[in-house]
Amino acid sequence: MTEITAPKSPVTADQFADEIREQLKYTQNVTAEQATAADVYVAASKAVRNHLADSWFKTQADTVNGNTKAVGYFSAEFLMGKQLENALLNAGLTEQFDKAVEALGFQPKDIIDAEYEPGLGNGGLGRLAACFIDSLASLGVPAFGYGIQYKYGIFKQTFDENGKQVETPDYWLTNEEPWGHIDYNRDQKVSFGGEVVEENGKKVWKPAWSVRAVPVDYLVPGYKSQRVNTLRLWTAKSYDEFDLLAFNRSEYMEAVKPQVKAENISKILYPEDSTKVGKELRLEQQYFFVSASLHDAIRVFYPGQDKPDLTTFPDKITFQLNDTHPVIGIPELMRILIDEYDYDWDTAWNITVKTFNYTCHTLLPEALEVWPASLIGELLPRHLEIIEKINEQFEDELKGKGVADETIERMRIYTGDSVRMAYLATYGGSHVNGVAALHSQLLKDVTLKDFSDVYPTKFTNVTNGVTPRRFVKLANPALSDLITEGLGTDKWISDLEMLEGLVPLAKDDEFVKKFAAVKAANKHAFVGFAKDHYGLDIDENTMFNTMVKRLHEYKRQSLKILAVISKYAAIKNGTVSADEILPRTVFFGAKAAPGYYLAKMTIQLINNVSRVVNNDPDVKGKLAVHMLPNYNIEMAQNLIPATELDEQISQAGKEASGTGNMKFALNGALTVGTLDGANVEIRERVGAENFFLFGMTVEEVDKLYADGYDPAKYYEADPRLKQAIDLVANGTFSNGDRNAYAPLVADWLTKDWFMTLADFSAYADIQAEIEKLYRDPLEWNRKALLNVANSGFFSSDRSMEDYLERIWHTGPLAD
Ligand code: 26M
Repeated sequence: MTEITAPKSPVTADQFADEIREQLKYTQNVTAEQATAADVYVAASKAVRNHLADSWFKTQADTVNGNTKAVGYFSAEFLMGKQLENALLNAGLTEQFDKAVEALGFQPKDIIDAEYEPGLGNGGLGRLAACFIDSLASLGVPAFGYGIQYKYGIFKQTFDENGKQVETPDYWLTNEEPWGHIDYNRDQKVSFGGEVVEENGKKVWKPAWSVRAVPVDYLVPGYKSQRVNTLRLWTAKSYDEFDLLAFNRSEYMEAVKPQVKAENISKILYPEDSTKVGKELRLEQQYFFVSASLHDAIRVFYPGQDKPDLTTFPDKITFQLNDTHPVIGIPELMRILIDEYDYDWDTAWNITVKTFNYTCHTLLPEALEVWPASLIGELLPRHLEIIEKINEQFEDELKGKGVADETIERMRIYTGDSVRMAYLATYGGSHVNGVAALHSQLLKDVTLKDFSDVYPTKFTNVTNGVTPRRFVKLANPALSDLITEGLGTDKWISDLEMLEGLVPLAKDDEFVKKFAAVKAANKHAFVGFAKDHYGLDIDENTMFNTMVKRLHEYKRQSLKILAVISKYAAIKNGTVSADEILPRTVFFGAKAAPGYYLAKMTIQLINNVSRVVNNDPDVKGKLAVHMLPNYNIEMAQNLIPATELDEQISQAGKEASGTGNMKFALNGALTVGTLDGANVEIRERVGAENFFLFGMTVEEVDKLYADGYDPAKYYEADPRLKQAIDLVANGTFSNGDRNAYAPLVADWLTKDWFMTLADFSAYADIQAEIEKLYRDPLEWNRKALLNVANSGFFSSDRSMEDYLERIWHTGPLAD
């Protein structure tokens, strides 16, 4: 057995500079003189990775040999953001790095910026997974992130001359990527298709084709924890480099076909994040990473054992299913146990249920994945049999519990022609959780009510959180310094509830002024960022008002843009006097799924409102609107600290949690929002007087819907709304073309599924309150500071502690 050495002792800046030089010389093959920022970025990243190696090995050894159960976080998405700066922070190498690269003749920021952001996620769900693995490592909990290394991440967004979204592929691996280590020797075979036959009374799956799953390992260093966990992302390779027979017939294209088919599996991240895609390739992706990961976990925990005792598997690791995307793992573990390791059904079922837990991230019924049975049957015939049998057992169990026939009918996992993945996850795991208190309650009362009635103890809540390392310390160094000054320690970075210690300082006008100065400096910095990146000229002496998130009808970017249009009209018409106008800059950032027609049209509208408003001399200095292209983690890190007013205006009962809301509150923005998702808890904690609440509640939404909702009534009732919609309809934002937004206008007036019009008046009214407060900078900043002070609960460290206690029943490794 090799000796596991203690982690490397800290280096000096000189030593670190030498390590970078060595990497430049021997792996980049350039001299320090020849090196560009991109070279230094790769060299420094590799040097950091080397520093983490011993801690990584030790964590792995302790994970396997120790008696603490590990966590396997199964997620189709990990939206990590740039790695270098975060790794330096967590490894305690920031200062050495800064000095070392300066010694090499570079600015640290240029080296950090040289990294290309990996976009292996769509939005909230993928970023949450990234925050969670950061927190697990920081808490010292042994954990593996398991997912897919897509060749193409979330598309890059640009806008054409008409303001329409244009998607271009995000080939993020064009240049050397120093963080992922491809491990060809820990590969797994994943098979598909074919048929199930009986041999000696045993079911045997004879697959038609297989792909080679090769892991790419990313290190996940904990903040000051000496623990380094593993993010293992699978990439698909072909076993048949080419088909020689076909090649000999000079049919070259035919020859490479199997390779193309295999490697397609990890080629692209699906950019939809709310509607089910139902595509074969998507199911292939899901099964691909889940099957490889389950086999990998068995390999890790039972090294070299042919006949391991897998009844101990649930004591070794617990798997969290991030939404329904990895739920095929439930029948897959059953198959592995029964077909590959000869366990009987009941033993296999016991192990499986103990091993899995499921997190639901939605309330929209249309977002719950349902797979056609025919598709599963074709791609995974053995799994379909297992699912049928799980469903039979389930129905028997329900009958045994005296559940009514029509309820059983509603609850079926397998309906004969489709498989409901959320139901399979709920039955096939030990716990189900929602992602904010309100959401978890609605899951029990509505979405999964039948299940909660039968299995009440399975259901729990874990409110989401965000990592304070990336979203406060790195994103907002000035605020971080002020917090440390205020608290007299920087321990808050790993114990965020310590921010409460700032509450008394909100009474101290001098401290509040320092806080205001930090915000002003962040605004100034963002003006520079926006100039560099987008060529924009932004007036920093305006209120910075931001709405950034995926574009969805339920999130109601429409509500915001209608209010902006209304304000524009009011200024133009002179309905408000010049000194009544509070100058604002409104920032939007949002990607729309490429096939989401109304969402794309909303982006086009925002861009054209921006064009008209920003070029109108009548509103100059009073109102500006910017649709920033390609919202991503980097933009979030720059824009959130500069924001003063944040928009969380979804229809009540639709946003499961939101995590942007937490990032804004922690960075000292005030929120205007509805009683939805985690807004409810944020408001409770920061105080109702420090939160701009408006709009209908869940109950009011339900009632209005039941009574019959007629959006046109609201259009007629509020002249501000009528005017705003009329301006969209009459071509003001489409060079006179009245048809340009006709589908959007028609939707507002006749359907308006998410009741934007019904909430418009309340939203427009609360603006006066917002502007009144903003005119009193001391009071505004006092409230903003109280948002920071009372948001410590929204650390993902706390979320992880809740998962550990309520769901995983495990904890940190002993030192
Ligand atoms: C599904 C099928 C096929 C292709 C893609 C998908 C898919 C991908 C991502 C579906 C949903 C996806 O993400 C949903 C999401 O991001 N949900 C958000 O999760 C956050 C973290 O819990 C919450 O804060 C947000 O409220 C919730 O909308």
